[in-house]
Amino acid sequence: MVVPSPTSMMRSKKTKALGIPAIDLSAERSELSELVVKASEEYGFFKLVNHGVAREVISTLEEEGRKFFAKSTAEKQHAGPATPFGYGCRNIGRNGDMGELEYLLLHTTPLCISQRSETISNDPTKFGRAVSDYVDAARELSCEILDRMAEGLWVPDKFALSRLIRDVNSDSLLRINHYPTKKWDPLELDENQTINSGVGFGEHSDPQILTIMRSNDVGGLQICTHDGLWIPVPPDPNEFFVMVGDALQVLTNGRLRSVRHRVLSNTRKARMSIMYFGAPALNWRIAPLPKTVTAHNPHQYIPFTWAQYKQAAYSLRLGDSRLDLFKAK
Ligand code: GA4
Repeated sequence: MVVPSPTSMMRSKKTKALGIPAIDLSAERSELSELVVKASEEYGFFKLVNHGVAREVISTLEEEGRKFFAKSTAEKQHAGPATPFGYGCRNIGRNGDMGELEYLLLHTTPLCISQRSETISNDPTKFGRAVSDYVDAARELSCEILDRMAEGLWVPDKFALSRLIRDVNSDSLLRINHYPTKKWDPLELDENQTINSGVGFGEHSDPQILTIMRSNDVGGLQICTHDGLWIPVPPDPNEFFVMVGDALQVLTNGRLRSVRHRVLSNTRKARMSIMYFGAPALNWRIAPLPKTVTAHNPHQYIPFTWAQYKQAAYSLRLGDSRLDLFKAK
């Protein structure tokens, strides 16, 4: 019998008390479909337990991330600047957003992974393998969740959502964020010049279909409920968190709602998180699935391609509500 440690018991209680749903992926299928839809409607966010991803896949990429961020600033800059891919430090996007973090942002096609690995690691083969193993696992997990969502929404084609991210030309991304401690000074400025705004990553929703997030044991992530209340998410290095993205909100005609979230910087311990952003191919047309359009809920959005949505996202600020540009009149 596995006896939960006092800390893990406290953590799950705390999560429950704050209302963040925890969904057991090993639950019976129809129950799972219902739970996944309910959590995505109510929060656009849930914790996934019993996910079945091998520990080694997670720990290997985490170790690679740790090794990279421990390098000197000059070495890390060989992998940058992130425009948008590669190593980025403080700058987010193209319109002046800043955060107290450094990161690696990668496209997930095998060619992009292997090319980028050359500038990131002294052992590119090992780094590339760690990334692609993680991406494969995160993609499988995303597809499983999307299939359950399609089922829970009574969409006749149960692969209608997962097909988008299984596409060989899928524009899915992998991001490793490192939120250092207060003493951090990557630009080697003297103490007075270092600005710590307290914001690790500002408020936003993810543009993609689905995000699979995992972090070390350092908190900082907060999600915004539909009533506008910000709630902290207790970290859990053993589990994943799932976020509904803007594209899924459109595909479900607004029934599932993307979650606004932010990361506040923790000045005592460094946080490292890994995100897989499941996205369709650039030329994919995104429109509400027929089943989700009803007399009571007519078309909420005008159709657009993923490339058009990305262009809109990059032309705006991080916190802007880009879905508004595509609202049906
Ligand atoms: C948020 C989700 C992903 O991290 C990301 C981010 C992207 C970036 O950092 O380059 C964006 C941001 C994200 C949304 C609006 C635009 C684009 C920064 C920004 C200001 C990689 C993504 O796809 O969109």
